[in-house]
Amino acid sequence: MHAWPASEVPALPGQGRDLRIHDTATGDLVTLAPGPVARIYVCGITPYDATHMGHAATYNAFDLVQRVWLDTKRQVHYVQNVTDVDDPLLERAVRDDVDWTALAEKETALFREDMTALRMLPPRHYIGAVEAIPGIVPLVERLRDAGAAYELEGDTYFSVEADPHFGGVSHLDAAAMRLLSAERGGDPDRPGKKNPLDPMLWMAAREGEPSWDGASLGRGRPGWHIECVAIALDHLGMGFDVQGGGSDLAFPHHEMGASHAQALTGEFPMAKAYVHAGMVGLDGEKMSKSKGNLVFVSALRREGVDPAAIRLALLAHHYRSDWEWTDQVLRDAVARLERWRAAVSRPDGPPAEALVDEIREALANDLDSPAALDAVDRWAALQQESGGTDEGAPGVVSRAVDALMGVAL
Ligand code: 5CA
Ligand code: ZN
Repeated sequence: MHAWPASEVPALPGQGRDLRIHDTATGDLVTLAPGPVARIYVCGITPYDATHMGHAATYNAFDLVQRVWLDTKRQVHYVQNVTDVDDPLLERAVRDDVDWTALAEKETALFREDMTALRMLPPRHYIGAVEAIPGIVPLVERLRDAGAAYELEGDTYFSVEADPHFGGVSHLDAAAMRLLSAERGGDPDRPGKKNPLDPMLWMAAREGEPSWDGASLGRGRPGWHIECVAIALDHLGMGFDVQGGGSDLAFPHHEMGASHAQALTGEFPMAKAYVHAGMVGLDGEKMSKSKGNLVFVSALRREGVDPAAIRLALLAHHYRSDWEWTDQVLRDAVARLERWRAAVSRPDGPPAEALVDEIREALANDLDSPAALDAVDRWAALQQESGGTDEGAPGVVSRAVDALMGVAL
């Protein structure tokens, strides 16, 4: 699939900082030391509805990761998927009496527009589940042939016992895993499974549903976790730097994905850090397509809200916290954008070097974007109160805010 166009990332004076980030698997901050090419896989959308603020917040977090790395003069190899065939997409297509491929294409196109408007840097490889199927089938066959997968009434399941590190991403107990598995796409109550948590790798063709040639697995379609593993291993290999997504993906999705990859390769770990963004809510509940309590990026854009203000609204929250979208959040962001634009509209101002350092320091410290915004606020306030004589300082600030946070002033 094609991704979306990249906005330009201005080069900055001085030195970028290595990223320290919270890893769910160890529960600690880890300082990542990627090679000249940092590798990141971020789980993409299931395209059955438009991009909401929760999605945007999660992609904002991983955009910051990419920008911190770029600032250290590394290249970034960023891979993202599109879950363009899965139960929720097929169910929505049936509910709305539309073709599932048309629905997926339409919502993916809208996602690209939203990401472009928000200045999120695109992945180098943007891969749909459907186009990944030829790579998924042999992986499932390999797992089966190695005894890590088994057949149940034509479907193929992964055996969680095949990975000695199973549980090492989320560290949940069996009861919590079982509950979350039922909530998030698993089928722990299906009779005949070796372990209730075992996830589906390949689902045999169902009447009225799309299916593909699965070689020795028979016709069918891929399970959710193996989709991301196949794409990640194909484009990044084992031991990549970051696997990212919202906190609702830690279990089962990232746990199972890690186990699939580890059972396939005998290597550990799949990712050096499993990074999870908090959940954005609305009216006291997690914003979700299934609940329908959504604020869409595209709707705000249509109302004439500047995408830079939406981006500032996201940046005002630490990526790991759960937070609520409110009108006030947006009003504050619009006001901040106005203050910043006024501050950079003069040819000179207070010195900018220390500010650039502060933004770098804040973001390298577990993506502390609220601290980065504070630093810019202080510079803008100084500019407004007493100005400054540093020629070109406003330009430096403007480029730093764009390069490190994707906000175009
Ligand atoms: N296609 C799968 C991943 S392979 C999927 O989870 N798609 S999604 O469309 O449901 O979500 C896309 C991303 O947005 C995921 O990382 C998910 O964790 C994140 N996300 C979904 N809802 C929210 C929310 N309310 N707040 C923050 N992030 C969210
Ligand atoms: Zn995924």
